[in-house]
Amino acid sequence: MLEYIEYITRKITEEAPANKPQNNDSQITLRQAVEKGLKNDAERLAENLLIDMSPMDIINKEIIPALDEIGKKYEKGQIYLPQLLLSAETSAAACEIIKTKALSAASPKKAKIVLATVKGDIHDIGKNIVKMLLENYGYEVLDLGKDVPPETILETTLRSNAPCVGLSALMTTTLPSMKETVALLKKNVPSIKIMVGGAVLTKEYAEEIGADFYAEDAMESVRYAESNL
Ligand code: B12
Repeated sequence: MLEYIEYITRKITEEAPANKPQNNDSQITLRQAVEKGLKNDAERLAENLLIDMSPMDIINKEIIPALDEIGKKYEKGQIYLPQLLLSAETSAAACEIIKTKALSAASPKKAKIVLATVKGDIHDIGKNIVKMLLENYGYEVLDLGKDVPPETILETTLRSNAPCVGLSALMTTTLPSMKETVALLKKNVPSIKIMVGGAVLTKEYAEEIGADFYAEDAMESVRYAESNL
């Protein structure tokens, strides 16, 4: 399944009319552009919105609601995986514009933080937003990417001596993977601080698996780091 998704992603990126003129309707919103997978429009609109909106407002009020909406449509069988992928690609492109234009990484002076989406899970949009913000606040993020085995996360934590790990999981089926990763880290590095996030997660589950902090959104990860690292 993972290979199939990677394959479809490649095909969509190559074949999508992303570099052709798209919607000339000036009334389209960024949220609509993400829902429809109009990459060029989304990039242009994100850049325009930056004139009078904060980066986090753009992400929270336009990009995330669009992904929530297409997630619901996907669940109801109203859209299929290729459309979901296209919207995901479009949201990533809009985030990239926000990152380059408004959130340049500060030179890292603060603590190291290891960041990963857990094994079996390839959702990384949320994790990448967390990375963007932490770097913007001066943290050195060691981003291991997505679908990362617990052993790799432990190895990087030990090698880098990072005091904190951030884990993301977006599916009920990958929550056990997060649990396994937390247990392995706590066993081998008792002092480690672990923050966790992702749409399916709850504060209760985070506590149950022994994570130190549950972050509902990316900004909370910064608040946690600022007062605990
Ligand atoms: C985009 C998307 C995809 C994209 C992912 C692209 C990418 N590069 O990430 C693609 C198309 C590849 C995809 C694939 C699949 N998906 Co999908 N996907 C989504 C969708 C629509 C949006 C997720 C998202 O990015 N949200 C926006 C981000 C910003 O939100 P977020 O991750 O929650 O992050 C915020 C916070 O949670 C927090 N946070 C997140 N992580 C972390 C980490 C730390 C350390 C901290 C501090 C904070 C933090 O900060 C973030 C910013 O504020 C969701 C639906 C939804 N509404 O969630 C479904 C959804 C998650 N997918 C789902 C499914 C089932 C799949 C597939 C299995 C589909 C399939 N049949 O193949 C595959 C998964 C394959 C795999 N093994 O992982 C289901 C999961 C159901 C469940 N409850 O388990 C959902 C809920 C859709 C649905 N309703 O059915 N998906």
